[in-house]
Amino acid sequence: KKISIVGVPMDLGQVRRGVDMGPSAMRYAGLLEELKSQGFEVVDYGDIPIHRSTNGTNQEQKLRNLQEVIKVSEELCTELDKAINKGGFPLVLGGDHSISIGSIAGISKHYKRLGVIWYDAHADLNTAETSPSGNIHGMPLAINLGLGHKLLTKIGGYIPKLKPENIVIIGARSIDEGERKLIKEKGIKVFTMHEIDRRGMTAVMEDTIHYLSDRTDGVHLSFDLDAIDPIYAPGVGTPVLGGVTYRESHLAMEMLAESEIVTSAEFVEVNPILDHKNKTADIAIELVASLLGKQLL
Ligand code: DIR
Ligand code: MN
Ligand code: MN
Ligand code: MN
Repeated sequence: KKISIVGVPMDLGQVRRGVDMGPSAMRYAGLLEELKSQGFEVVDYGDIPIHRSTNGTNQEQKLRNLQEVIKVSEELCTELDKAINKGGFPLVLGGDHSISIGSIAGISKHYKRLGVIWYDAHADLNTAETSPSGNIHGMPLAINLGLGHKLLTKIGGYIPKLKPENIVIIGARSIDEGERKLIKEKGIKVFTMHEIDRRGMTAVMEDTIHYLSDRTDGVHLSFDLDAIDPIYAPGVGTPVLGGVTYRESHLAMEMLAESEIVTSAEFVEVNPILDHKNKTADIAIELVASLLGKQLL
């Protein structure tokens, strides 16, 4: 089996520098070596160039660095589309979560009903109107639903990329008011930390896999490392206490591997500058390996 890697050294979707080094941190942690040792053919397409101006556009408005995000999203969309046509499992390395605008734009056109697992402490369902921060990394899931600034929702030339009923959010514990409304209004399936605590990760993943395999023809895993408790994964820009444990996340990835429903993935928000000895990237690599079928025995 072939794995197609695309890096996106993007940090303009939020305000903490250093997450642009996420792809380097994950490569440094031994991603390619790990995948090769598992017997995969690995094609590394390298990194998408980020066009960084000194000030960035829209600093005062609710869509910080809008033009830069649009440019990167279009380029990532095109690159992933090409990579998918050449075959292989697309694995995208972030970068902040705004990269999901381009990644899902490039991936979703290859499916009739793409499903998404949004593994995140946050719901990323803000728009310019509801965002408390103006940071685009808090908006990509809304944009993929076709909600938000037209220049972002139309990336890749089609709207929307996802249907609300094909999304499952896992690990949420920091949800803004506008996001809460949207979740209720659209009936989006969310397993918050409450459900994980109460029913356990096994039940949550069984439900997720059953729900998505019934209604989708492909599933993209969007893994924000801030879903994991900052005790284990401190190298993220917006840590939130009370997260998913290291073991629960491994179990989740192993259950996804067993289910064989995942057709593409991205690991985002790894910020080595805020990390301790690159441990967040180390965890990301272990989770990728489990997702792609690595077993203990
Ligand atoms: C917050 C943070 N909800 C915002 N979002 C983050 O700025 O919209 N998403 N950190 O991963
Ligand atoms: Mn996120
Ligand atoms: Mn997050
Ligand atoms: Mn398929």
